[in-house]
Amino acid sequence: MNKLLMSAAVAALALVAGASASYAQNVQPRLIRFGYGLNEDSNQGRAVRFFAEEVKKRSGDKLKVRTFGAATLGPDVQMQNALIGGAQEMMVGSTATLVGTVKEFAIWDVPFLFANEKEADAVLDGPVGQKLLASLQAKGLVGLVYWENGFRNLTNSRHRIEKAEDIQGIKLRVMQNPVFLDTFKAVGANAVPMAFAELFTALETKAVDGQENPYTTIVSSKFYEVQKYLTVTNHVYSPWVVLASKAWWDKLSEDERKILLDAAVASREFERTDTRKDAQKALDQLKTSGMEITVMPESEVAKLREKAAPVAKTVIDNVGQPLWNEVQADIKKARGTN
Ligand code: TK8
Repeated sequence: MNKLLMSAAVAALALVAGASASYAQNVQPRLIRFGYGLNEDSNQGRAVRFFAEEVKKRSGDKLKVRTFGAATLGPDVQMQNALIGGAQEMMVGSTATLVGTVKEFAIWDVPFLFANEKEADAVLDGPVGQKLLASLQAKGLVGLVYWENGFRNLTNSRHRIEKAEDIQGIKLRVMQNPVFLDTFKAVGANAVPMAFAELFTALETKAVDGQENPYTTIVSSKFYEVQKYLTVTNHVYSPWVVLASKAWWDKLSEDERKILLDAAVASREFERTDTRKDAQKALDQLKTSGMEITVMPESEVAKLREKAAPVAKTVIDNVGQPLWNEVQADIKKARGTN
């Protein structure tokens, strides 16, 4: 090696050493309490553990994510408040439960908004989706990424639901969210808002007749044990959102924030792939679980759409026409029809 090359190599080494020294300085040992609502053995649990592992690797074991499943730190809304108050660092939950904090999130709950997962990904990861995440900061939350909960389907213990009118009078648990409440009232159900953590017991004791969630959750929460009828409606796509406490986030170094953000983006890719695979598997499992599965015919789904149409109008009144137009423009773009 000639002298010039040699000194270049030494300089490069010094740079690397310098970089890693300063890197080390900006990452402190920290404990991150990360809560979620579903069971540990669920698509949500797997993705939370993936995130924890990524953070561990990327921080050289300094940032430790301790995970708490099955709502052991409380239901979604309670965890959001703990994040806002700085008593908990991170969580993942439904965007639907955020509507009381940032009303614009109601937009994702409009029935039949997205036709498929590809559209949902494009819009959520695109300008409007990111704008909504950014708007959480003013309320004390940092929105990192969206994960997939998925398209929701109906289950109940009363009778087979095949036609839109069969929903009439079913006592149906809905998320604590005005759009879900309005939607299911509009289609004739007796809609009861309730935290997810209370749902299994409510179904088991028949305090409610039914609920709606993706196949993955119907399996991981063992709803098939207490529900006889599953109706495939795909009436709305539900996103989950990974959140951090802003009070805590503001104390982190740039390096620490980058590690968490990069790990969150990696977890998003992992979670969506895993959830889509899991949904297929879950449906196969449900077929052998003793549940009776009915695919609601297109003509009946069209009736649901029609009955629920006024809900979109209410959401537009609440979030404003411009935001609605932005979402519609992004959906068109995703459909390749603009
Ligand atoms: C989990 C919930 C769940 C949601 C619900 O905490 O409440 O029905 O679908 O995923 O956020």
